[in-house]
Amino acid sequence: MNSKEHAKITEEFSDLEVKKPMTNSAGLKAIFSSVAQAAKYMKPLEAVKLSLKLNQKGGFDCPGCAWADPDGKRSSIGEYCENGIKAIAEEAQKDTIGASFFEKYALDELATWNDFEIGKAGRLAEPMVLEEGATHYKPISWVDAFNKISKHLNALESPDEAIFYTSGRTTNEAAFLYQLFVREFGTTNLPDCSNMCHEASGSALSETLGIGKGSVTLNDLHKADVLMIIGQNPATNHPRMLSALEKCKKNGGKIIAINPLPEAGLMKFTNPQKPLKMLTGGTKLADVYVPVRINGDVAFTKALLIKLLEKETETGNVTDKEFIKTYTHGYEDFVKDLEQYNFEECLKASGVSREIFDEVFEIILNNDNIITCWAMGLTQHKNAVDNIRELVNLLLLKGSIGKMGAGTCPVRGHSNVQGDRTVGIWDAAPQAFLDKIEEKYGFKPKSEPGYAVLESIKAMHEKKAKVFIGLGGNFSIAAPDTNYTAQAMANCNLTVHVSTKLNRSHLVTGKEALILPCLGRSEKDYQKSGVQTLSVESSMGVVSSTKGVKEPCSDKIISEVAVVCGMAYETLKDRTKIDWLAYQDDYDLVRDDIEEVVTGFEAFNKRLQNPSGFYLPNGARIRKFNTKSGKAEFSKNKLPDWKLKKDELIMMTIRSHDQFNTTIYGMNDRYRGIFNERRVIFMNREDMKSRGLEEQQVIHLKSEYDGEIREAHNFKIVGYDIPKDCCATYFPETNVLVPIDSYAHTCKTPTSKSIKITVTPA
Ligand SMILES: Nc1nc2c(c(=O)[nH]1)N[C@H]1C(S)=C(S)[C@@H](COP(=O)(O)OP(=O)(O)OC[C@H]3O[C@@H](n4cnc5c(=O)[nH]c(N)nc54)[C@H](O)[C@@H]3O)O[C@H]1N2
Ligand SMILES: Nc1nc2c(c(=O)[nH]1)N[C@H]1C(S)=C(S)[C@@H](COP(=O)(O)OP(=O)(O)OC[C@H]3O[C@@H](n4cnc5c(=O)[nH]c(N)nc54)[C@H](O)[C@@H]3O)O[C@H]1N2
Ligand SMILES: [Mo]
Repeated sequence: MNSKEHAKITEEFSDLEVKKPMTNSAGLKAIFSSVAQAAKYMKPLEAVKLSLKLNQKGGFDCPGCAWADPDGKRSSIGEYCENGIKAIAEEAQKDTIGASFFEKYALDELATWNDFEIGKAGRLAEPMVLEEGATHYKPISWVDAFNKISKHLNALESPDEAIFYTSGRTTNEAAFLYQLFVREFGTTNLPDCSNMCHEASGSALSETLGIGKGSVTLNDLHKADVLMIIGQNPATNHPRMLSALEKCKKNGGKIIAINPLPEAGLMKFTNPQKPLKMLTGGTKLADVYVPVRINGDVAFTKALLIKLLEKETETGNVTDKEFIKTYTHGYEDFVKDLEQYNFEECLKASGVSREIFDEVFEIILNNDNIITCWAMGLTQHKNAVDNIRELVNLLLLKGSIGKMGAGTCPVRGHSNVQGDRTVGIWDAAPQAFLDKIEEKYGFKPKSEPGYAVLESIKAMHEKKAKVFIGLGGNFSIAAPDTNYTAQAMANCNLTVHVSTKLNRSHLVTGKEALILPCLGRSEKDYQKSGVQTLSVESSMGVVSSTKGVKEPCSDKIISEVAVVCGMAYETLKDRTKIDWLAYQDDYDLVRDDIEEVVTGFEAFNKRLQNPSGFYLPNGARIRKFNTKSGKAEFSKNKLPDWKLKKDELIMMTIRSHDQFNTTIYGMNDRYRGIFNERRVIFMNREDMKSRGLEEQQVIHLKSEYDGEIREAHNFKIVGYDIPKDCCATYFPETNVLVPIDSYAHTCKTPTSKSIKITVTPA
């Protein structure tokens, strides 16, 4: 087998069992599920100890999602959730793998394991190398590993032939040093997981509101009149958000859930941390559930905008005229543009009934403090940026930004993906930031934008880039178009992964490959100046400290900061103007530098000692819009113009309840009623009927894009409440079908939520 074949995820079935989807999330089952998960891999006492420290002041930040921690009192049994426990159980696994494991298993054999089995192999415990032509990884010393990287990087004709990827679990300190190394080395090829995730949010929000982050705090969510939750599945992916939704409801707020799937967590929530609530059956969450068709969101929002302006003409008291006049730009153009659209056509394109539309409209009409929350259901489409800009139009019309209980809430994914961008992981960083680097370090960083994820894959495919280094992540299968990406990786001279756990990307290698194992979030980071503290930024722009509590799983693993400093020191040698080894000894020094280079980090070390952390400045939060016009910008957005051919379906690739991105915790998706299987396709029952397909029938999927055909085999059909012509499968099994050339305009996010496919019986 070659590297490309290693990327192939097994097409064998396990043992599907389908039950009725649930309509209530969390509750006792969530506790059982997390304890069971933890008990499999950790000693019970350790599991309890770790969960008590999770997201507590002075404890460690959950390596799961980026949801913010409460500023004030935190729950006494740990500010945790079911999937947080799974994330730490995964990291705190008892088994470790090193020389003997890799001696036993050839890459060809590991590639036949499914991703659940690969992940379960254990924590990576020592650095490993795959030499050219070898069938097995073998141990390598840290010094030799850094030398190999240095040799490859320094042999390149141009620094732009190297790619430096980051996944969003990396802390601020490691991320800052990594980008500094990359810039001093001479390139801006800094792709990161954001490019596949919330890039559209950053892009749309920067353009319209002058800051690429959300504007709300946790407190705003509690105080909002209306929360619109769009294209997001909080019970699975941000379970701690449900407590905020519960508080909002308690304060009289209304929730509108816009999603092609009636996700359990949007409907009802039983707080596992409130025993009394568990007896009474929980809190009803969504007041209105809107079963929008996939990518019908611009159409739905436009329909709302049209009716709001109609009502404004009638009554004159719908929009916030004072706000529009003082704080916004482009209103007249926006209104003129909207006049071209017909309400009925928009509503039809959204797939939503008039009855449901009217319910939503009444709520929006009668309330002024609105928050829009969203995630991948909006960002992974061709018109992802429009999706978000259109929602901003709605907020601006209502003056619903920069005041208590109102604003934007892109719910970020990885636990520090937002922080990584703040400290400089950016292929197109602003010039002001680059100038600061020059001023501080005395070298001129390259200012032309580098490769983001898609351009990186293409560059490797075309052999324009020859070295790939990944700081965390599972690039080969998180990226779109698995076969194309695997070929890109195989074309490299050297691929390097800094990782905690074995994953498929370690099998999809260049001619030579390195696995560099590092400490996880929950582990103590011992350096010369003592045990180190690190920092992360939440989805709401709060920077807080995180400090490991567990002994490292092996004495041969080092911290991410140490890996970066080691690579930089060996690669740059006499060329560098930076004392890399000093940083490694004392992370306070890294923070002193972040303070000098990045805006908003004044007195960083001191303020990090505040147990609740500190808020970064946020213009939109105080109605200071850092846009070209100095005002919040209305925008003009078209309806998406794609059409399905006869027999085509539009497919979204989503997460099950038992996975963290490409890390598969288990084979169930409890809330959706799926057990022991991931190779399923959720289909509308009428679509099944019209194609003569039956429950659990095995089918193959085909996507045709620009004349190119991509296929994925063996999926079992599950009839589901999903709008007609729409279907859903799990990521990453169907990444093979996501065309490399199908991406969002402006921000180039792969369109993982709108892939046109056809299905054929096996
Ligand atoms: N436990 C756990 N937590 C996680 C993750 C994980 O894998 N596991 N991943 C983390 C990461 S990196 C991220 S980015 C987030 C992801 O968090 P989510 O965005 O919630 O994750 P997805 O499963 O991609 O779900 C997308 C949701 O959008 C809906 N959707 C799809 N297409 C459309 C559309 O066109 N319109 C609308 N309105 N809805 C649509 C889907 O039905 C689904 O409910 O979660 C983070 N947290
Ligand atoms: N089809 C489809 N594709 C998608 C998506 C989708 O919805 N559909 N979602 C996209 C999104 S939103 C994202 S964010 C990307 C995710 O893309 P990535 O971030 O690249 O992938 P992950 O699966 O999160 O990476 C998991 C690996 O990270 C390593 N790891 C875990 N913790 C640590 C740590 O503390 N340090 C280090 N160094 N390594 C660690 C482990 O080895 C683990 O195997 O995937 C994208 N791809
Ligand atoms: Mo993400």
